[in-house]
Amino acid sequence: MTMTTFTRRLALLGTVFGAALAASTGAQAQGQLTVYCGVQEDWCRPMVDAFEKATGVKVSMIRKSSGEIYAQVKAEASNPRGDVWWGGTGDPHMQAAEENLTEEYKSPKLPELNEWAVRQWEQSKGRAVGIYSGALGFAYNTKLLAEKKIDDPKCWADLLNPKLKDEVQVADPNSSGTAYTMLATLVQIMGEDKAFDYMKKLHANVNQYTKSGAAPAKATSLGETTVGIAFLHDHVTMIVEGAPMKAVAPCEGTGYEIGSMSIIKGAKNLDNAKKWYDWALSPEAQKLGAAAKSYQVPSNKATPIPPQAPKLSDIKLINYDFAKYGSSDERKRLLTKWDKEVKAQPK
Ligand code: S7P
Repeated sequence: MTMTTFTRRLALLGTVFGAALAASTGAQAQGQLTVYCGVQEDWCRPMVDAFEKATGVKVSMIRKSSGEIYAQVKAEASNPRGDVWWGGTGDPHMQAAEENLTEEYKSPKLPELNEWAVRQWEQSKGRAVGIYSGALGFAYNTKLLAEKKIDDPKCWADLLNPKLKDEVQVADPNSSGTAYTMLATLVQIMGEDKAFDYMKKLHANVNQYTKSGAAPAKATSLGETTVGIAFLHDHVTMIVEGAPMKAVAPCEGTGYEIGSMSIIKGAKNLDNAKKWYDWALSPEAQKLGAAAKSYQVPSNKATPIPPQAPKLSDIKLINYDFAKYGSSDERKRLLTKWDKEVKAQPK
């Protein structure tokens, strides 16, 4: 090899190595972000991929149920490991806000949001914002119901039918935001004493208190339970996939969630947390929900509402008191009472 060839090869190697180094430091310069994700894994993943692509930030994501994320954020408060808590029902976000576990942040995207999403931000004193909304309900497996010759349930009261013994599935409200929404909804519809009587009676018909709120919808689709209680949009996901199911908005009325997002207090990657927060409120990011077969109503007014989303205006919705049922004292009190008076009951 002549000296000129050697020099040329060296120069080429230098260019290639230099480019690789620049690319890697470029990616590093964008830094990292840890997201605690409260929706279904099928939606968490494309959110992470799209954000990484849009910003170059490297994201670690952990998917858990709402009550579990709240417990993790609280347990890690002295040394926070997460930066953003994205998704899951609003009540535990409200509780975290009151307990100073999350940061105040005023996104420039706020003026683009529906009034209910901004109200969540105001009620949490700027610490949680609405990212989507959806109503609670139940669904039944049409084949199993017909086989068992049970009349179509239309109301909460119908779920107490003795023919549904061990045929109803719902999550545990300690881990699941969905099930806590049910607890708080029944208290608001019936009054506390009657709601607890109802849940004690329902206990005889419950075959399993699952950890995740959407699990009963999946179990209904698979015929593992006749009735599942979950958000209506989680039932619709199964129906769209062809499950023999019918979703019901209960006749007495029902509650709803304002799925929320918060920045964790002491976030180590605060700038990137804000980047995620602003991006997650954009129509571009919110459209990823419907693409992942998640049919909530998005909070940005410019994000198209998926045609499959249950129409909130057609449902008898209660005036859910998010400030009261998201407050730390009330949430703790109701969950302790549910453990003692409902879950601990023999069957
Ligand atoms: O599947 C979407 C969704 O229903 O999941 C969230 C909910 O918190 C489910 O998790 P857990 O009940 O297990 O906490 C909802 O916010 C969302 O609409």
